[in-house]
Amino acid sequence: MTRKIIRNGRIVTAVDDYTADLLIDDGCIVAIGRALDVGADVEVIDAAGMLVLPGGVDCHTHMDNTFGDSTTCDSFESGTRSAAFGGTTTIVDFAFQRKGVSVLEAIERARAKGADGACIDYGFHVIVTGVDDQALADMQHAIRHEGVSSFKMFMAYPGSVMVDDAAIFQAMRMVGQHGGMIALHAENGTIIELLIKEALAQGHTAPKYHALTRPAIMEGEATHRGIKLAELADAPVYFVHLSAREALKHVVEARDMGVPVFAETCPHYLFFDDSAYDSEDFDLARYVMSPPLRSKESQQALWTALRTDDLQLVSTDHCPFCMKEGHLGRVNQKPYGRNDFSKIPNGVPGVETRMATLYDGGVRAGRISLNRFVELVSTAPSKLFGLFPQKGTIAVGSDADLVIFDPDAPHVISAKTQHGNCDFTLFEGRGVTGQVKKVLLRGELIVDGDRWLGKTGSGRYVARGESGGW
Ligand code: DUC
Ligand code: ZN
Ligand code: ZN
Repeated sequence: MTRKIIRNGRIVTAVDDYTADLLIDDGCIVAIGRALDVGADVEVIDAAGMLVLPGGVDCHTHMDNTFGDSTTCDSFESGTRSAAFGGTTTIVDFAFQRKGVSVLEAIERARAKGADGACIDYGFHVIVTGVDDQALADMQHAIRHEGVSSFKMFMAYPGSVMVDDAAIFQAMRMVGQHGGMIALHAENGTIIELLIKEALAQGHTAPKYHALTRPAIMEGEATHRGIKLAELADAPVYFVHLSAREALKHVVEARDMGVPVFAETCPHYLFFDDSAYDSEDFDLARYVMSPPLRSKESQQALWTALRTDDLQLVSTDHCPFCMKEGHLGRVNQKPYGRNDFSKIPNGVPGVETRMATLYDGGVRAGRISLNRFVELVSTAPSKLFGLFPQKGTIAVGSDADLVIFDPDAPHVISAKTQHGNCDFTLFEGRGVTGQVKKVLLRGELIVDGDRWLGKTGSGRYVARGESGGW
């Protein structure tokens, strides 16, 4: 690989902001300085007027993941290409320990998908749906030998993936002793199940009832319970897709007491609210994700918490299902629940829009600083999930995963110009300022304006270090 130099960019990390040159050799950053003298045989990229950011790290995506009868419409290939165009160079996706599949087999299967399709670097959490001695031993092995140090467990979806409190506690106790962390989907599953049954019995089948049967207070209840289980287990805990101030208040309280509690939120909770569910129209299926969109007061509280570090990062929960059945041959997508909202696959796309929307709506709108933006989308997920300093910063020795970002470029978001398989984006028609112009993955230019230069399968599996120790 030829050496590359990025000249005169404004280098921004979670803590720095200065103009300099960056020399890249063999996939890594090897020198940073003003007017670097590097001799011949160096490819020059001019970044004058641009921000140079560490590649985005999205620690919550679902590429080619199956939930019930539905599979997300992005393959590893389409989803990671789409991520790259959005400025993300590493994802942490999910391996799934289903019935009859052990934790270690789940990792092996997920890694095979990644090896075939990934266009950017990737790691995995494991979704754990059953805890016994074998699963506990596998989890310990996964942390120490497979580079998998985080495990998602569901407090929702009884009869499917939900586990009980004892299983969560056992898993927390074990992984906490070995450098791992449990990530919780915190909603009270049995109460939600009851509310769904009652709504359907009353003939309420439209998508809006998805939101009405998943009350914020039940996210709050489960979050509180999850924290207490973690305290008893003496282990760190991470809350995925935190959406409601009723949940946030328990995270804030625990963190103030020094309990190692961490949480993410997602762009859809920051930019949309429950006023979206204002009709019986099936088109509202596009807003079906779990947890659902919350009140404006919750949204305001999430923005404040991002600034004050009560929330540590923004991931996408990219879990795309098409609005049109049969789009690109995908079946059992959103229309699968046309006559029963509880069958609408839960999830929305977002991996390509995270950086631009958060830059525009966060930094430009004056809600967060530029350094904090970098921390939220790259540095914090890297630190929390064992990828730092290989990923998540711009420093000598780090991977040359870099985004050249034009802070002043206006553009309009549309599914038509995106690069994944989903036929919609919640941000359709939204004008934003700030655009990804070039993306380098380990020193290779993979995105250059509208051009895709990356290669399918060239993304590497990243064995992660410990999670939750930050
Ligand atoms: N939780 C997720 O994190 N993603 C999709 C569905 C869900 O319930
Ligand atoms: Zn979830
Ligand atoms: Zn998810």
